[in-house]
Amino acid sequence: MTVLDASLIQTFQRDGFVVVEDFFDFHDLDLFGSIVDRAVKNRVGSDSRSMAEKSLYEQSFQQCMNLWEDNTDLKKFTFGQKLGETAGLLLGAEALRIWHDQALYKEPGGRETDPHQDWPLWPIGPARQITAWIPFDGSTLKGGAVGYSPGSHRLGLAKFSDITRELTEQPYPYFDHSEMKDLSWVEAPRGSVVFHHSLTVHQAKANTTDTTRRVYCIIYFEDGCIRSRPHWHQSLDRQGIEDGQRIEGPVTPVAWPRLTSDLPESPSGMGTPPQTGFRY
Ligand SMILES: O=C(O)CCC(=O)C(=O)O
Repeated sequence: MTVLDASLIQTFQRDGFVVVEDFFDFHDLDLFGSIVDRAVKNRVGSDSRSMAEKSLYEQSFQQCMNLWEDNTDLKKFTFGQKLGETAGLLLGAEALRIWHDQALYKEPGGRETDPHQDWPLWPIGPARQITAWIPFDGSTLKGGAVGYSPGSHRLGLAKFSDITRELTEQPYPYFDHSEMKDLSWVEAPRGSVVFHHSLTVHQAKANTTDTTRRVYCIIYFEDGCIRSRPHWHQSLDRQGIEDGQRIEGPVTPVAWPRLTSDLPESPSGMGTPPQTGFRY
């Protein structure tokens, strides 16, 4: 379905991130963005705390996870087959499930997102995950652009960075990677999607503009991954997946491949996803 230039796959394999330009036409992007705006407003619109009253983690962004579950009109975007197929081709996977989606809305005055790798925050193995980072207005250095350390996904684990400041467990030994390259900052054009691997070190700049940086992410994992550690995670504990068990079920349905007309049912009887800002 997607014609993905082989050079983009090579770039992703080499750098651990890649910008795919002209992915969305602006009409679709506007519709997609307006659905996510509404979903974020429903979740956190009544939060009247000032920036200073929020935790350091929350000062980086308003984070709303699993919006696909309670916003039926979002499903056709979250489970869009062009996105899923592109992610699958970049990762080299034959089938992907959704780990979770999330809006990351960095408000004016929002602080930087601290440098980190995603995978150590997630009790899933092996490290076969890819994030589609979708900026509805593009991204700018002043407005919260992301920077990635090229090739860091091939170095293994960098010093563990718990940006949530909530995990008591320090799951992995520290490795200092003196060979790690400086971050390469990406100003993503409107309509593009930036994909990154779960081991790529990345961070985002503060938002010094007067408009919110509106970003929606879809995190996919290769079908067949298992729960690798006991620490609580909504994608696992809501559906009773234990250590060593394969991750499958209605909270983490197959995202690709599936028929365009076949959108997953929202999970029922599994509790609601965290409403905001809890464990990446
Ligand atoms: O958008 C941000 O501020 C951070 C993004 C990020 O850490 C991610 O998508 O994994």
